[in-house]
Amino acid sequence: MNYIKVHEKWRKYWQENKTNKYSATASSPTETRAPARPPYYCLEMFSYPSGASLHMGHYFNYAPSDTHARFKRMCGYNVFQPMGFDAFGLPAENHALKTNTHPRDNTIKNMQVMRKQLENLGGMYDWDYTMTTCFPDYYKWTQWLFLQLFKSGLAYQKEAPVNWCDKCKTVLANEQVIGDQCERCDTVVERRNMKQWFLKITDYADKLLEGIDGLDWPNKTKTMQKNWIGKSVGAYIDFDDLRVFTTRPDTILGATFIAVAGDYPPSDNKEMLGQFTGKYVTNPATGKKIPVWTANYVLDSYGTGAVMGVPAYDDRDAAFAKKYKLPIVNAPFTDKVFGKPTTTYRLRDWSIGRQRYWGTPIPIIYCPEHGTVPVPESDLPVELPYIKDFKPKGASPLASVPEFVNCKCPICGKPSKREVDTMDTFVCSSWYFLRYPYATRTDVPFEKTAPIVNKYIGGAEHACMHLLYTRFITNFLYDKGLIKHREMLPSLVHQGMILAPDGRKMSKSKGNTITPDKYVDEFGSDILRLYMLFGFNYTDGGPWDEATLKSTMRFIERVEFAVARATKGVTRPATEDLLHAEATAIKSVRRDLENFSFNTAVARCMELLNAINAQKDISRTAVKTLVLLLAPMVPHIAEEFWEQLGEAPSIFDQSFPVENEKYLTAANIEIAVQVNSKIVTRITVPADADQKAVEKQALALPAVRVTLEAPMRTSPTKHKVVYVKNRLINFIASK
Ligand code: ANZ
Repeated sequence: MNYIKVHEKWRKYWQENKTNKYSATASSPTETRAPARPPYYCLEMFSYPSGASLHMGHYFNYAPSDTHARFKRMCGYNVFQPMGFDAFGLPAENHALKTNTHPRDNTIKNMQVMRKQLENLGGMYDWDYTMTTCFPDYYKWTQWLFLQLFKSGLAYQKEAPVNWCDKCKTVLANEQVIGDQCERCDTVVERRNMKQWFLKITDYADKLLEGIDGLDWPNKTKTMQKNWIGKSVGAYIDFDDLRVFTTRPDTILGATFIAVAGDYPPSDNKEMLGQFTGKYVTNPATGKKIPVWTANYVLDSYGTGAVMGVPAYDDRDAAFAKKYKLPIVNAPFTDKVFGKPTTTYRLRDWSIGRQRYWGTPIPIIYCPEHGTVPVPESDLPVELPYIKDFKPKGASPLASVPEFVNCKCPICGKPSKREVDTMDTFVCSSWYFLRYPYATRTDVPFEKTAPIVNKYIGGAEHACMHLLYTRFITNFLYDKGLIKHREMLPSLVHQGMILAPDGRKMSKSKGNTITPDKYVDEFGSDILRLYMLFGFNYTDGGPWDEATLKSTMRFIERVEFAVARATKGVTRPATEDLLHAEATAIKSVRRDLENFSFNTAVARCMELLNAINAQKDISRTAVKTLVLLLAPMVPHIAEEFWEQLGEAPSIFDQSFPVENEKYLTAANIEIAVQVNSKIVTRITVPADADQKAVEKQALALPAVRVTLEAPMRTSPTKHKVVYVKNRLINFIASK
């Protein structure tokens, strides 16, 4: 088979016949769904067009997910699987800076390449519903969302110490600082005070926490979100003028020192560092004076930045007390209430202002008389001008564009100035899944009936940023009565990571990357798809292995051979054995494609092919079943096989096979025959055969008689028999 030609042929067919069309163009996609077909919204995290093309990680997200989506379609669902681009933000802008292009031109170019790749992949996308966050028809609604938050008091400005990356010339969110370095360029981040826009995600801390348990998400991600929110119930207690936060006010009798945050370099090692401040305060429970120390284990930004040290009950306090020879008092617990009950959270408000060009302009106007005024919704979008000098310079580059900055106050018409900061990209992606079904509409961002995403698939690295922001936004929109569910992404799957053949992470600097294009150019995408499905446990990932890729290719060649036999040679109805193999394969593949257990699904198809080949004359119906099972995995090749079998395209309008219950239990089964508990041979007997019949059949075998008689030289009748139905028969010689 000429793989490349086959791929081109079927992509053309799908395009011409609108096979991937989600629904007829209409005012609301949810209304036009054929009533008999339940909706299924399958969504993969969209990608940043920040590099020139999609890499293996993207393919590993998109190809297997597409298999799941195609499977659901064949199961009778009206599947919506859209694809778009998260095109604003630092990654795209940095790539433009690096390649000395304009972010808009560069992003558009990259998106064209990526779209071509996504098409070649065979993704079942309806491109009429695509979206690009950097185009005004999308960011108009991101600005609208900002205004809703602003009106609800959830978008506000404050002077705040921010993480400043001097190389990227921008503020970074806490999540974008790893250790003390910028996530993107590894520059050591400085703290600076600046007036910033924030979203009040902390108002939703409790709701976000409560919602977690009801989510069908990987446990690790749920735990990470819980820890990120970090709710602690405790008390503030004043030691004279020094306030501490503690979750264990009952241990106060044992508090022998106070530790406050100090100026220590952040370090990974566990070594305790501290210094006596020269100051003493009174323990309100004991009336005793206790010393105040600085300590590197106390965090500046948590609680009050001060801890009461209780070495008798707290391990870190104990280690500190031992090192600096501070008293350790085994005091009893007290139930007398000291201090003021309080709840603290680790979660901080979401800093969304960026002093960068390539982002959604914040729709705010500063009027000398009316102060901070939101842009009226009817004036949206506030368009991002195309400017030549977009390089970061500390203040937003938009500040030096008078046509952008100068405007009129929407209330009084007096000369005013626009906000020049742009929004963090995570704002764009915090709500995009609501927009997709309405991507063809310009009058609304989405409607109240916006469908939930039935399956959301993407990388685990988004656990605490993107996936928490989306939950905040949907909880907010739900409270405003704008959507019908608090959680719009109730079921989540993380793909694992494909590593280099050497088991390390693929990276350009290590020179160990493997690019998908090489394989797509050589065989088309289906072999690569099938290898991704077969060669890895989807949620674990693992190292790239060329040998497995080759064996997946040989498997397709063997299927091709079976298809050819089924069309040309003598075909026969399936035997009972084959019917059984077929039924079990269907049952397993259905379960596996539902649960993202793709590798076992492929293995089942391989077993079915073996069963097909075990029958002397080929069974056409069994071959058809095999091709239908493989269709979601190798969509182009399956269409071709389907046509070769004399069937009408598209195979994706066929129903996925359903197993015939009757054949699930085998007609005949193989059992082990043992003599003195050692396997001598295997025999095929009717399922559920009784002991007498099996005994007779086994004893008729020379191999059994000889083994049984040889050591004893006695008659074969002198033995005990152990029979385990459907498993084994064991002859134990008695003396
Ligand atoms: C006394 C004590 C005794 C504590 C004891 C714990 C056990 P979570 O649960 O994570 O909220 N703590 C308070 N502020 C801190 C800060 N800025 N940096 C480092 N540690 C801080 O932890 C709250 C506990 O962590 C608090 O309760 C405090 O130690 C410490 F047997 O107070 B505890």
